[in-house]
This record gives sequence, C-alpha cells and structure tokens, in this order.
Amino acid sequence: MKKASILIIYTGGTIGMSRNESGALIPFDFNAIEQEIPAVKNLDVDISVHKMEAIDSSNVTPKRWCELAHIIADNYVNYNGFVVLHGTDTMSYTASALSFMLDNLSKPVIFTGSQIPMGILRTDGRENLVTAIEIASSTDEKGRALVPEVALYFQNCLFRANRTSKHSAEELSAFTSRNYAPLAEVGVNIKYNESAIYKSAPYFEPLHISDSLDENVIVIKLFPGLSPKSFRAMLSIEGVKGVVLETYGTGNAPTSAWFLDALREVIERGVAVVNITQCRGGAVAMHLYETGQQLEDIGVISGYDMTTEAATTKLMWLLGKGLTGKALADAMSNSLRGEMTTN
Ligand code: ASN
Repeated sequence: MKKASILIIYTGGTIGMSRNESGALIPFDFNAIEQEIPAVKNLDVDISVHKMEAIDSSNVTPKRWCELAHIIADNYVNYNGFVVLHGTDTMSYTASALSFMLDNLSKPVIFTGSQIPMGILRTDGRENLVTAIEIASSTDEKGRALVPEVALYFQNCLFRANRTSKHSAEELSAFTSRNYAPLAEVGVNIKYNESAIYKSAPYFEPLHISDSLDENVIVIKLFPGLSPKSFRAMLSIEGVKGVVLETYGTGNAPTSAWFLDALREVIERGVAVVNITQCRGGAVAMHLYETGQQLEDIGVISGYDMTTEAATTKLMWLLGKGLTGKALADAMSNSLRGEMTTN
C-alpha cells in the first residue's frame, strides 16, 4: 500500500526552537525533521515541509490566515493531510479562521505546537508533532481520512479547532474545548470519537477557499465599571461593521438606558452585534433573564456557545462574503462548520 504523504507547514511559535552548540535557542531546521525526531521514521509516512517565515503567533494577522489557506489549497491534491505548526498564543484564532475559509475540506488539517521548545529535553512538542502526523495520516478501511476537518491536537487530546481556546499559559494541556467533546483521546492507543467528527464534504470534492476577510470587527468584553464614554467610543470607531460582545453568564448585560441606546444606534446603522458569553463553558440564552432579553429585543444576534475565537473569525469571514442584515444574522447564529451546538 502507498505511504500516506503529509505536508508539515511550519509557521513559527515555541515548537520551532532548538538549542545550538552553545546552548542558545534558535529556530529548528524542519527540513531535517527525521534527524531531530527519529520517531518520525517509524510512522511510515512521507513527510514534506513547507516553511513560512517563523513568527511568534502574537504577530499573526488575517493576512497570514489567507497565506496559510493558499498553501493548503495549492498543495491539496498532492497530500493526504496537513499538519500546521503554530504558536499557541493565537492558534485557536488561526485554526478557527481556517475552518471557515476551507470550503469542501475532506482532508485533515491538524494544528499543533508546544509550550516548551523542541530543543529542551522536557519538550511537549515531540509528542504533539508525532501524534499530529499520525492523526493526519490515519484513514479508515476505504482509505478515507479519519478526521477530515480542521482540528487542534495538544497534550493527548484532539479537538475541533473552532471549539478551542488557549486556557493556560503554564499547563502543558494548554487548550480546552468546553462546549464540545474531544474528537480523539490519546493514551496507549488513539481513540477516535467517530460520532463527534465533522464530515462536511463528500470525499474528494475539490477544495475551495473563500479568503476575503473583513477586518472591521471589534471584540468588547463587558466588565462592571465599563463607562458610557468608553463604550460609545469603541462603538463609534470608523468603519466598524461587526461587534463581538462578550457578555456575562447566559448572555446578560446591563439594562441601563445608555448601554442599550448605544447598541440600538449601531444596530440601526447596520452593524452586526453578536452576543457570546465570557464564560468558558455554556451558552447564551438571551430570553432567560431580563438583562439578556433586552439585548434580543434590540436585534443583538445570539452567538450561542461559540468561543470568542470562532465568533470573531466567523464574523470577519461572513462580512468578507458581503453578508448583511438578516442573512448575516442567520449565518452567524447557525452552525456552518460545527462551531456551535445545534439541537
Ligand atoms: N508566544 C508563543 C507563540 O504563540 C507561545 C507558544 O508557542 N507556546 O508563538
């Protein structure tokens, strides 16, 4: 049987660091991956590496999401799967954006990285990388990819990427997916949770990328003490077309007139305001309390149980497609890539 071929796309982040002879951390040479990680040889997989300019993921912008989408599209027919090595800080944003931008995806795109550089003995990068490659190359008995979606592998768990957030700057299990079960759990064996895996496109449909993103989106996190002046200033930033409002609990916010009036005004001007909760787990249910109901009444869109990362990137993507009004609200409050729970 032909070996699976995997393209590793290296974008930077902590994982790509290794010690040189004098002990300093320098970017690791991913062309020599089998030298650095002998375990890769045992995987029975053909590996190629595409190196992007290595950056800390705090410097990632939507432009880079587009470059990444194009690299995947340009190489799509030649590989069985893709492993994207990315800094952890904004990995969930990039991976969420990619989940929307890659239409008809039927091959695995597995994001991973590390908390400790590859060149440090106790690195978590080695296991993350080797297992991500194994997952990206795993197929069923008919040769179809087991995980044909954008996923994120970290510390023994494979998650749907657009359900994840980085929750710890310290723990090696840096990511959580509080509102969706893992796609696989890794111990001695990799146990796939088949019913949780997203099967969007019929196998072998051509991939299509929709890469026009509208960056006129802002995120506002509510906190007791947010002043009318700062709230209005944020909402009146020139060109803003979309607001992700991080509210309390099940989507609650102050009932003060200044707050609701400011929101009503921007909504009447055509700005999309999406309500998501600041809580890591659970969902927005605006009808539950008066403090949420008032938001619903003025036309705030429910983001239900989406993460900030998914809501922000989805809003940029939908605005980039030119959606407005009801069409935008419908798309925003429905699951398009498994990013939110539907009953
Ligand atoms: N600052 C790094 C990054 O996101 C953190 C990491 O990769 N662990 O690029």
